[in-house]
Amino acid sequence: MVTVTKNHSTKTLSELAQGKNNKYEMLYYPIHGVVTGLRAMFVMSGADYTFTHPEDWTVQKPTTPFGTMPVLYETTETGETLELAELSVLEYYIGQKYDWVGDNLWENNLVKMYVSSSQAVIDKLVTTVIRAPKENFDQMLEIYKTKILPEWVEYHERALKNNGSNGHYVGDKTPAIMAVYDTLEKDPKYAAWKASEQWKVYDQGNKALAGI
Ligand SMILES: N[C@@H](CCC(=O)N[C@@H](CS)C(=O)NCC(=O)O)C(=O)O
Repeated sequence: MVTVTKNHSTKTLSELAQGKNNKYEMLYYPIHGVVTGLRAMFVMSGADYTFTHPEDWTVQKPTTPFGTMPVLYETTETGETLELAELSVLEYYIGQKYDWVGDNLWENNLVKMYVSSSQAVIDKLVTTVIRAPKENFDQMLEIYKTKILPEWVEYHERALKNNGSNGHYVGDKTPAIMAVYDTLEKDPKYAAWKASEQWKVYDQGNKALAGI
């Protein structure tokens, strides 16, 4: 288990977080789950990262900020370890570090707005479908597929159209689903990862979870 550095001021932690040779460990189940995008960001970034998995989640859970994954552990050259949780925050954090967010205050908050909305649709999947009592699973999945998800798609399509249908939500730099997808598929780092054993394990885990 990772030992997180305590008792540093936030100013010091902020300086440490900017270390160029920091190493990342991202803790999550050995499936794609909700971290498909975040893992892709690490793969594309060229950062020094490892994807780790809980050995015994019941033991590890209370040691994390909110008892949920993903959790990011970032270790500096001098051995301090910083801890950050919540998917959308981690996406934005890595996005900031590798220049995948906006160019100004307003753009950055628009980016957060779209990320937050996408995060909410993922949270609803986890809370209303995956955690549904077995006897309600099919009904909740149906509601998710026919109401919750289509509504998200409709609003996000509108946002993409309003930005000129250029594949981006904000301006012409910040990522959007198809732009990311196309870029990802062509990126050699991503292609190598997608062909790796690790990716296959995550894929099988996903399919097992979905009962495919
Ligand atoms: N609000 C959290 C929710 C994450 C979440 O629901 N994670 C699930 C896996 S997809 C989890 O950690 N489940 C284990 C548990 O709740 O004990 C986030 O945005 O990161």
